[in-house]
Parts: sequence; structure tokens; C-alpha cells
Amino acid sequence: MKRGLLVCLVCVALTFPAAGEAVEIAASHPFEPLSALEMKTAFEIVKARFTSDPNLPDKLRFPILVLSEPPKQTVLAWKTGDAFPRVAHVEILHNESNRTWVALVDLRQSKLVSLEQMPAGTQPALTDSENIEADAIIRAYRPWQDAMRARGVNPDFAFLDIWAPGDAPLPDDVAAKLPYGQNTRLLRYLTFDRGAKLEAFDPLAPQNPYGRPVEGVVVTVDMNAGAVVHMTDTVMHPISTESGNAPATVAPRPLSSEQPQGSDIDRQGHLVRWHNWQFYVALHPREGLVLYDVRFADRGTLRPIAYRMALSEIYVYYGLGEANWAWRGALDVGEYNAGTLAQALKVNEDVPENAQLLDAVFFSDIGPDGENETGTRDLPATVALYERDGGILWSRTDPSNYDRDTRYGRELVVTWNCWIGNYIYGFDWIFKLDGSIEIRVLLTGNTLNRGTNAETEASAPKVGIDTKGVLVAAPNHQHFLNFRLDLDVDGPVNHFTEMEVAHLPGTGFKNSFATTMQHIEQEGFRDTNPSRCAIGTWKAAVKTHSVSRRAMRLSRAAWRSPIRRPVSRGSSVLPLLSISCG
Ligand SMILES: [Cu+2]
Repeated sequence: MKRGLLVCLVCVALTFPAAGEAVEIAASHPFEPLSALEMKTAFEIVKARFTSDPNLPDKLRFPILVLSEPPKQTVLAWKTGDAFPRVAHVEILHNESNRTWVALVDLRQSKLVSLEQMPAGTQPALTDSENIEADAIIRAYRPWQDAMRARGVNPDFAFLDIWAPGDAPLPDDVAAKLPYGQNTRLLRYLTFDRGAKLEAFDPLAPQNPYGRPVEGVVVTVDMNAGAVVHMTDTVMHPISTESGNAPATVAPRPLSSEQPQGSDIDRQGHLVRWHNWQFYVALHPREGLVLYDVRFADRGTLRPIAYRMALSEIYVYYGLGEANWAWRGALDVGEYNAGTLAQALKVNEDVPENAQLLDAVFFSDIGPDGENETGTRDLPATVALYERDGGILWSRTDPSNYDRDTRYGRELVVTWNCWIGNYIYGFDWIFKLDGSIEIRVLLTGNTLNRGTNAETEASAPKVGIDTKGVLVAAPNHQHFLNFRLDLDVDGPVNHFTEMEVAHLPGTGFKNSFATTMQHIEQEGFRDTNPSRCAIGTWKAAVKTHSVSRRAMRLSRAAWRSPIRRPVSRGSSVLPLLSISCG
């Protein structure tokens, strides 16, 4: 499926009159997420535009509705109390005609600023409402029912797992029959066996379906026509009947996280101050947690550190070369809107008892209707902030008398996690007293499993055997996580320098090594060699080779920068996708 950048194809309208009264805007900061009322207004204005034009369709879906963040220069010039723009970004999908639009709605003026139709083949993220429809379409599809029964699975007990279609095209003969050919909006579905109706489950013994893969059946649904267009029906393997539940083997005695004198977190809405740190935090429906305007107080100056930092994409692809698997390459942020899958955080399960919990409000992809007046949904407790011990922050020992001089560390963790199919991803942004920020990613849940009939498989590092001798394999795959860090260390005029380490031959000794610094001129893709220990450093400096006093001053400031190692020094791996695969 073609997934180009969202480039303007047709500018349908530049302005449109208000659909109603001006919306009441309570936001006090340019990055404040849209309120339910603002989203309702944006929905109404977009819907009114479509209703009023006979050339535009109804039955719309809204894959995303989110604040269109003001231009960076506007935000940098903004001061508390100043006016700021309030614009909603709305993506609109019409399945039947396979068209997608992007609308911008000025909420301060209650008017449509622009409505742009995207190039043919552009597909927005998949939606909950499509999943509900596709699930019903597959359950009514006789060949799928037969394929389940042939494998000993009661179709009523099956769980259908939604996937974006990946980049494997439809067979040519199938695509040739479709009005939109290879541009058709597709969903692909895997099947897992719950083993019982959902209502029949014992809540104390949940039966997660991901341990019971039904191998050999992948259903492809055309979401333009609302019909199954393709189904694999290949291998048949026994299906595990186990719940996959593992009793906890360790029951530690209680560990308390009390702060009897109160917390050092000073939070006013989304604005957080903690020791020398200050930032603005919000949950974005696509990227999840976003940290804005991160600053660090340093000897009386609140130094800018980062304009915006967030997860940008998670790419997970599978290395099993057969028809049921070769298409599986998930882009968890762009295809699934990872932020909308944020989970409510539970105290003593996700976060400690001293955590402060923040709520979010997101859109419903069908917009307002009789049951949901604003077309929004609440996501309570989806971001947490908490303090924890940080171990040794700094320490030294006087060699003459062994006196120790030590500072005990403290950390601020800002966290969220999301549920994406079989996986749970958790993201901790950890602020430290020494001026560093660490990003820690948690990956848990189930591997994406397959049924198999062989105890060893080249495609799977481990094949499990359940108590009844049924084999379940977890095929080889890789997870790549990308973060977009717009760092403004001491201002927006930054550059990024990458350091590599290499052996120095010819010195007469074998211990010599040296570092080389490479200036990265622009944002984009980089091929690096992890074995050479690439370490990135952001510097605040003017882009000049002359040693001006200003450059010297900025350069020195950079070396005192709170962020010295923005690129992790941890282990990294090279992608294993063959170059010959294109
Ligand atoms: Cu994995």
C-alpha cells in the first residue's frame, strides 16, 4: 500500500463560515491539548462543510483529531498571558471512495481554514470503528468459518487480531478486480483461539488469546467495499489450549513509597517543575507522551534544553519468509495511533503509590453522535509522574583518611504505556539531578506466536511445548524505536556532533585510540557503525568556522550543557532486513 507523505493535492477551500457560536477556549498555554468542547466544535465545523457541499460525501470517519501546534517561532516568542493560535488538525476518511482529507479548523474564529484532499493511495491510521465492522465481516465469511472448524476451532470462540496490511501487495489477480487496485484500503487479520466465549471466562483466570495462535489463516479485508478479498488457508497445526497464565512465584513483602514531607514535584496542570527542571507534558493521540519546552535552571538562568521530545515511530518486522508472515511489519505509531492506546496506569502495578496521575481526552473516530455528544472519550490516569531514589549521584573518597563525600540521587520519572495487540510498550522519561535525561523503554506482553509442528525452527529462536505437547513458536523479529528530539540547548541555533572512537595505528604502542568528531548538518537518515561507539552531542553554537567571541561563548556553554549524551550508549543492533529485499 502506498504511504506517501501527507502532501497537499487539492486545496478545496480556504475559509468557511462558522458552524455556530465561538467556542469557549480555556487553554492557557500554546501546547495545551484540545478540550472536549474544542474537539466537538472542530467536528461540527468539518461535518458542516461536508454536509453543505454535494460533491463531498457523508459517512465520515476521523482517524485523528488533535491540536495543530503553533509554529515554533510563535511559541518561542510567546509569553504567559499573550494570545496564541488555537487550531485543530482533523483527518477525514471516506472509506467508500477511498479518499482522505486533512482539515485545519481555527477554533478562535470557529471557521474552517483549509480542507485538503490527500493524494490517491494515502491512508490514515486504522480506526476502532473499522475494526468493529471488519470483525463482523470476517465472522460472517463462510471460508473463514470453515477454516476454523477444519482446525478444530469454534468460530464463536475465535479472537480476530487487527493489523495494518504491511507492505506486501495483494496478488495481482485479486488487485485487478478492485476499483482502487493496490491503493485499496486493506486490513489484515490473524486469528487466535480464546477457547470459550468471552462471557464464559472466569475473571480470576483470564485466558489471553495470544498464546493460542491459529496458524495458516490470514484474512484480508477491503475496507473500501467492506468485503473479504483474500484469505490464506495453508498449514494446519495443533492449537494450544492453555491459558498462558503463570502464577506469581515471588511475593515480596510490602515496599512503601511514602513522602511524609510531601513531594518535590510542583505541577500546575501540564506544567511541571522539579528541582532544576521545568517542562510541559501532554499526551498526543499519535506519539503518546510529549515533553515540550524543557528547561534547566542553572545559576539563575532558566536555560532552554529541548523544544519538543517524543516517540516518533516503532517499527517491528518479522523474519519468517512465508505468505502468512512476510507482510508483517508494524509501524505502531503511524498505523495504529499508539497514543490512543494509552492504558490507565494502576498504582502498585504500573507506578508506585507516590505517583501523580494525569488524565487525557481524545477523539472518537466516528465523531459526535446520539450517544456521545462531544465525540470524545476520556483516558483517565494515562500519564504518571513520580519521584524515586536515584542511587549514587556523585561520590569520592579521600585517599588519606578514607572520608567519603557523597550525594544521594533522586529521579523524576514521567511515564506512560500503551497496549498494541500482543505487546505492551512502556516509556519512562527519567529526569536526573545531574542534568541528564534518560529514556527507558519497556516491552512486555506476549511474543507474536505461531503454531508449528517442529521442535526446532531456523525462523524461531525458541519453540515452546505446552503440557499437552502442542508446539508454539515465536518467530525472529526486530523492534526499532525512533524518538524525535528537537533539542534547543541554550536556544534554537544548535548543531549535532557525532563522536566515533578508532584505534590509532603507528604510534609504536598498541594502546592508542582517538576520537573523531563529525558535524551532522541536517535532519535525516544516518547509517552508522555501532562497533565504533558513536556518541552524539548537541552543542549550542553558531554555524561558523570563525572563532568569534560569540561562538566561543556559546561553545563553552555547550560543554556545560545538561545533556551531554542524548544518544544512548547502550547496545544497538543493525537491521537484518536484506538489502536485496529493497
Ligand atoms: Cu517482539
